[in-house]
Amino acid sequence: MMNREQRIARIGQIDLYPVTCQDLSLGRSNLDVLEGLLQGGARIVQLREKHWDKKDLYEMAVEFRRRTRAHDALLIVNDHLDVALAAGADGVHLGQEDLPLEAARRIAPGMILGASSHSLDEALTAERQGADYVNIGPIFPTETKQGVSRFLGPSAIREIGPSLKIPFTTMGGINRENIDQVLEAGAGRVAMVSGITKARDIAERVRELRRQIKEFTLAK
Ligand code: TZP
Ligand code: MG
Repeated sequence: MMNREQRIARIGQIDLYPVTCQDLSLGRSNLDVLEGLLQGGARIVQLREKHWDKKDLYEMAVEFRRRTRAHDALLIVNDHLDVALAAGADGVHLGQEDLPLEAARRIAPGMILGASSHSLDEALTAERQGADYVNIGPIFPTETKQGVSRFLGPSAIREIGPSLKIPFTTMGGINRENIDQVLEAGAGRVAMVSGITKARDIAERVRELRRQIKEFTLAK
């Protein structure tokens, strides 16, 4: 088991941040997708299923934990701190309507707490309230996150990124075709659902995307 310091150090090192959605996985189960992610070298995985019963989510999280641990990859659970704790995950990702960061920190002092932000103000507030990383998004239009029509554009990364002391991820409609735009804007950590889960060969897609990020960073 890693302590919080070790976990935060690992967050700092990630490049690609794959996030699951079984319904967007070409009929494959999350476990099949996870296998591809880990074979492709993913260093972190987020289990995200917005509409699953907690029991099913917990069982999936336990299996995710077993397999991510075997590959020394971080596991983050979306939304549900109880599931994250019970499964022994490394962290939880909390949205603006989820358990507040201070409350989550009281319950889970050693965990990575990620927070969603849609503006500079939300990002700075999350940082102040104890988030270990924030996500900036949605950057581009996305069909994955329901009920969201507003998107920020890569300029939000230029605006928000330099103001943060903690690491940030970027997300929303990012894929291998447009990833250069977010890298160009200063994103070093790129989170993705459908840009990965809809790939025929998930492992190969992960390798390709990680290569794109690495090549961009090296060219800088
Ligand atoms: N938060 C901001 S955008 C988004 C979430 C959960 C969905 C990202 O999905 P995709 O398929 O990578 O656009
Ligand atoms: Mg949430």
